[in-house]
Amino acid sequence: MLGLALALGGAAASAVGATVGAAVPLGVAALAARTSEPTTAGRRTALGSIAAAVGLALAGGVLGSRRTVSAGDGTASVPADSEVGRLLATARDRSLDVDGIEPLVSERFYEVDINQVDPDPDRDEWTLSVTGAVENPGEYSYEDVTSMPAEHRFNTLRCVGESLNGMKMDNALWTGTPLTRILEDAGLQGDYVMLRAADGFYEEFSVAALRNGFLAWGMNGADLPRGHGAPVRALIPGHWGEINVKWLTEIEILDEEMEGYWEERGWHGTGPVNTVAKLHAVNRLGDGRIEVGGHAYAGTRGVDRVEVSVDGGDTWTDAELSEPLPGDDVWRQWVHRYDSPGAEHEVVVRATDGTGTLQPADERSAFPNGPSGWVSRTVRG
Ligand SMILES: Nc1nc2c(c(=O)[nH]1)N[C@H]1C(S)=C(S)[C@@H](COP(=O)(O)O)O[C@H]1N2
Ligand SMILES: [Mo]
Repeated sequence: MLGLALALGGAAASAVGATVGAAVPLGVAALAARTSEPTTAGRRTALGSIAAAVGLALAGGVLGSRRTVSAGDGTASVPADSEVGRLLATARDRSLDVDGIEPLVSERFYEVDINQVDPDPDRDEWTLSVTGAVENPGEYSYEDVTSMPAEHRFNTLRCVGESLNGMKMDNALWTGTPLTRILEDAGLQGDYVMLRAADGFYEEFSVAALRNGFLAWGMNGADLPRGHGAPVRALIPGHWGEINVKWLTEIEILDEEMEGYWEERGWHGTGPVNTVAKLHAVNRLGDGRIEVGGHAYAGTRGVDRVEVSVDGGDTWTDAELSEPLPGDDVWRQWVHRYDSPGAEHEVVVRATDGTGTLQPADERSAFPNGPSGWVSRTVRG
């Protein structure tokens, strides 16, 4: 599949080139290269910038086969009176009624992978080892992990390599166990951790973040799908997607810092996510009003407010927000309806996180710290 990989790298590089101008670091193309985003017509037309639209159009055509439908697959067989059934019903009830945006539990959850073909570890032979700077190295089978006390957590993921208004941000209800017990058993003697996976991926970050981590083996009431890291993946609340290591095989505690896979390629994607409000729906309501909507996410800081301007940023109005879902790391939806001014106008959207900090306005492309800026979009009256 070398030809495909090169073609995708080229498409991604030209999309990024259109955004940042001249030199495109190799890592930019690489992180964008092996990804799949939903490419339905409705979502594609909702993009906020020409550069992003070009990138998605180029990548989308080739990557169609990598599209996932994990949430839809998983939810059908969940009993309504189970805890998962009740939580999924809560997410459905709290989802705003807006055409063209994902419900609070994504129907198509994005995927980003370093390889063309996902690993497919045999669940019965799979083990998770805890190694390195620990008092007691350990090894856990699938049975060991899944017999620990289970919890269901809503958790949103976002890729550091996506465009500002991109589609690589999604939410699911994950089933798994907190890492606390495994870490207590190990007796940590270092401040950093390297998570390693069956596909050769590895990411390093702080033990402080790992302590809030979760080992997930279920997604939306079904077994964790292969594309999302079966049999077991890590979820690290509030941090960029890349340290949420899939097909996890090893937790290695380190006493000094090392670089992970993407950091060796120039990215800084192990830290907390940037705050973002995205704009994915523009609907004409038939009564002369226009409806705009999307999602906002700020990791564990939470989203307190989304404001919309329909005059290019001169005046701002509070958007309606979806009621929060339980959980510490979950996105919200927003919607705003207004009378069409009858002429072309610029819609701008910005979020305020749970600490009261406004999403920064300065525009930066994804490499190396994740995209920044306010999403704006020209709407015909
Ligand atoms: N083993 C492994 N884990 C991985 C990756 C990978 O390529 N291999 N990609 C990372 C990146 S860059 C992101 S954004 C998230 C995406 O998770 P998802 O594919 O389930 O959406 O997984 C992370 N975990
Ligand atoms: Mo990512």
